Amino acid sequence: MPELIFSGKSLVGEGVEHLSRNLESIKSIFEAGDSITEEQGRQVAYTVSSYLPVTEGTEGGLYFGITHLYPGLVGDEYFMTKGHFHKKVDTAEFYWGIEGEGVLILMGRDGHVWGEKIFPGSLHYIPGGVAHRMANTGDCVLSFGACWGSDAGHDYASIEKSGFGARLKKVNGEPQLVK
Ligand code: M6P
Ligand code: ZN
Repeated sequence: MPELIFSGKSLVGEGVEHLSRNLESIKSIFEAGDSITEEQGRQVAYTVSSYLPVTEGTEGGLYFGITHLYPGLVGDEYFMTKGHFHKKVDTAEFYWGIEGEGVLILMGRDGHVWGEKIFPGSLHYIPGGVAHRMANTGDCVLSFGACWGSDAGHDYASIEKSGFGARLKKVNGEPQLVK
């Protein structure tokens, strides 16, 4: 059996994969993405450490991940994850807050968008058919856990094409979903 350590804030051990996304690689998700300079583009927006014990697509398996999303703004929009539907659209996922604060932005298949505040200890059930993206609204790193099915997959294409139906912006110092 592989030895895995989930300290609560980090995940390490044999088989754990680490992915890092800088601003340049996700700039198209931001309304003001074109304003990102070369230097800003090198800045890491988030990292994901995940344990994927079975091949992607395996029915009945589970994946586990922890994401560290850094604080910041692109224009008036908070740093956020790319966001996705699941390829197997009816599969659900759990997110939970570990450290920092933010908003989990959710969008149903009908384009309706809503948000749930995430904070240390908050638990979020993301039903099948609901696109999900996390935004960091605080001044510190936002860390959250995730557990999803190994048959779920990531469908980024529809988000890349049409985005979410609303953007989370800093309006008068407060986060607000703006259509
Ligand atoms: C969570 C999970 C992962 C996802 C990651 C980053 O850890 O939902 O499946 O990859 O967040 O989100 P995204 O892939 O949308 O950038
Ligand atoms: Zn997901």
